[in-house]
Amino acid sequence: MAAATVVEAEKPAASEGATAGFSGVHEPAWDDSQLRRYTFSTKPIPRLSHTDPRAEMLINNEEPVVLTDTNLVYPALKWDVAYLQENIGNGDFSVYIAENHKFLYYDEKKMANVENFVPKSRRLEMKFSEFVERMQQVQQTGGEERVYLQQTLNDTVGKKIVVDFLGFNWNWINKQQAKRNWGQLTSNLLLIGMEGNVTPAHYDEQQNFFAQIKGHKRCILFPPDQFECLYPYPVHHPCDRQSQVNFDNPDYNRFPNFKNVVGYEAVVGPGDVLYIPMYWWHHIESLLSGGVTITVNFWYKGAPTPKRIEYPLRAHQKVAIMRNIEKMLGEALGDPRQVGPLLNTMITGRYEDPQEEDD
Ligand SMILES: O=C(O)CCC(=O)C(=O)O
Repeated sequence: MAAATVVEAEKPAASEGATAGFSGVHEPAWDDSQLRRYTFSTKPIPRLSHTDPRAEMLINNEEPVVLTDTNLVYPALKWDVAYLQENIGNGDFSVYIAENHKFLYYDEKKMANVENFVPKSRRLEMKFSEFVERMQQVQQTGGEERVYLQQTLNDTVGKKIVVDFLGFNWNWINKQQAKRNWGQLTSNLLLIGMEGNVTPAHYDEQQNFFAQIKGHKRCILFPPDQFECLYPYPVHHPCDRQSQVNFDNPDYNRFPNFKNVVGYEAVVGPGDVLYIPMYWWHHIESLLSGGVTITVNFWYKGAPTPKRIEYPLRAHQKVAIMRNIEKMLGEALGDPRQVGPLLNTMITGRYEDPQEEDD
C-alpha cells in the first residue's frame, strides 16, 4: 500500500461470512461467479476484529481495513425492504435511474460548466413505496435499466428507524473520530441497491466508515498515489473525483497508465464495516445474483491540516494541491473551460526533459 503496510492478508475467500444452510453445513455466502471481471489484479484488504491492534494501526495510517465485530449498525441488521417500507416514513428519497449497471456520480451544480453534458443517470425524488414499485418493475422487465436509492438519513424517518439509529454503536465511532481529531460527522447516506449495481471508481474528500447491513458488496480500493493510473475528470467537470476509465472496457490509448493500476479488495457482508480512507479511490459493486443490498455510511470531515507540514508530502496532500490549483485557475480566468488550455500551454514541451537545450 501507499505507505507502511502493517498487515498482509490472505486472499479473500468466498467462504467468509458463511451462513448455515438447512443441513446445518456452512455454505459460502457468495462465490466468485458473482464478481465482475476486470483487467487488473488486486490484493485483499485485511479483515480484523476492531480490538486487534493492527486494525488501529491501519486506521491511524489511513489504510483500509474491514472490521468484523464493531456492532456499529447492529439494530439495523434486521432491516430489509419490507421493514423499511413499513417504518421509514413518508419523506422524499433520492433515487437514481441508470441506463445500465453503472451509476456514475455527477454534481448537478457543475453541469453548466460543460456544454452538452448528458448524464448517464437521472435523479428522481419519490416516496419509499414508489421506489419499491420501481425496483419491482425493473426486476420484472429484466432490461438494462436499474435503480439505486441514495438518501441522507434525516428527521423524516419513522419512530422505529430513529430507535434503531440511536442504538448504533456511537460510543465506538465517536472514539474513532476523537482519537484521530477528525471533524464532524457530515452525513449518513442510506444506499439501497439492486444486485449487480456498480458505483464506478471515485474518491471522496471525507473519511468513511462504510457499514454493510444487507447483501454483499465488493469494494475495490486504490490508494491516492494511483492518481496517474485512474485519470479523474477535471475539477470543474460534473464528474469531478470520478475516474474517466471504463473498467469494463479500458481505452489504453487514452489511459495508458491504467495498465499499471493495482487494487485492494474485500467483499463486505452484514455487520462488516469497511474503513475507506479519505482520498482513496473506491469502486463498489452489489454482487451479481446477490439480491438487494443495504448500506449506511458514516462520512466525517478529515483532521485539520497540521500546523507543521512534514516532507515529503503524502500522495493525498499532492492531490489536494492539484485540486486547489485547478480551482484557483478557474477563478482567476473567470471561465473553467480555459483551465485545460492554460495548463497545457504552461506544461507542454517544457517539463518533459528540461535539462536538454535545443540549439
Ligand atoms: O455503495 C456504493 O455503491 C457507493 C458508496 C460510496 O461511494 C461511498 O460510501 O463513498
